[in-house]
Amino acid sequence: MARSALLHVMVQAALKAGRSLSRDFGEVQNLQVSLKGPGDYVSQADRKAEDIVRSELMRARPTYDFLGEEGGETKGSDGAHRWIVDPLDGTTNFLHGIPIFGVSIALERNDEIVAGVIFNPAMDELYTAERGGGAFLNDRRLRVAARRKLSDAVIATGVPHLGRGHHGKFLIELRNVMGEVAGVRRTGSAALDLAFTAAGRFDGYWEKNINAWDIAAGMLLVREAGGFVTDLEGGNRMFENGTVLAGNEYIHKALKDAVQRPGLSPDK
Ligand code: LIP
Repeated sequence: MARSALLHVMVQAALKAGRSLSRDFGEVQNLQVSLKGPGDYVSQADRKAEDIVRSELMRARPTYDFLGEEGGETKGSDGAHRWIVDPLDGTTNFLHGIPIFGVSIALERNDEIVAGVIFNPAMDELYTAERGGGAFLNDRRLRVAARRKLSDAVIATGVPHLGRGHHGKFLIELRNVMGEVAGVRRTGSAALDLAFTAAGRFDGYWEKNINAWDIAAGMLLVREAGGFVTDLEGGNRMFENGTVLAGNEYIHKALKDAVQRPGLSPDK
């Protein structure tokens, strides 16, 4: 599998940040039993990972914009390119010693995602994609799952929690979906939900209240694996609306219909 120079830089940044997260994850597991928990420690691990990614990427392309979950946006002089980075997607999992988290790095060119890397150090899984070049898990080419019926499908989602709105609306969506599918999963990492969809492990995925850095790299993975990714209305405004829906051609449509079907209870 040939990687462009830019993808190589992104992979090196993700591996380096992932190794740092791995070391900190060991300590987080030790801190679980303390009353205060590892909260402050995790914030530091998150910032450290973002610093690593930022310095690796900016060293290679100093004029590109940089948008990171921790440090926000830094404008570069380039005008056409932007890095979109979540140094630790799945923070709550990491905090609780659950080994489902990852580094997510995307490159946007003229408002289009052209390269994406997601690395889960706990599973040693490196996902890469370049526009037009396919999606890969380590060295294996990925295809989305071929199942066509929701009744055979395992669907991932994100469950809103304390501090997130639309709990009632989510319950309506979930009720619509859960009655029609083989299973619903919640990993706690949007980046990995999309990566698992690209790998055919999940047949589909939807989530609301999501940020660009959670989904930018994963969106490209799914598309390069032959899948569809839109916002919940079927449009291309995922970053603006903060919603995402993914799957193969058939599951994407059926899932969109199920999620959008009006429910009985009012929104809260
Ligand atoms: C997380 C997302 C996840 C969502 C969580 C959270 P973070 O991102 O990946 O899908 O359900 O609420 O937003 O905060 O771990 O980078």
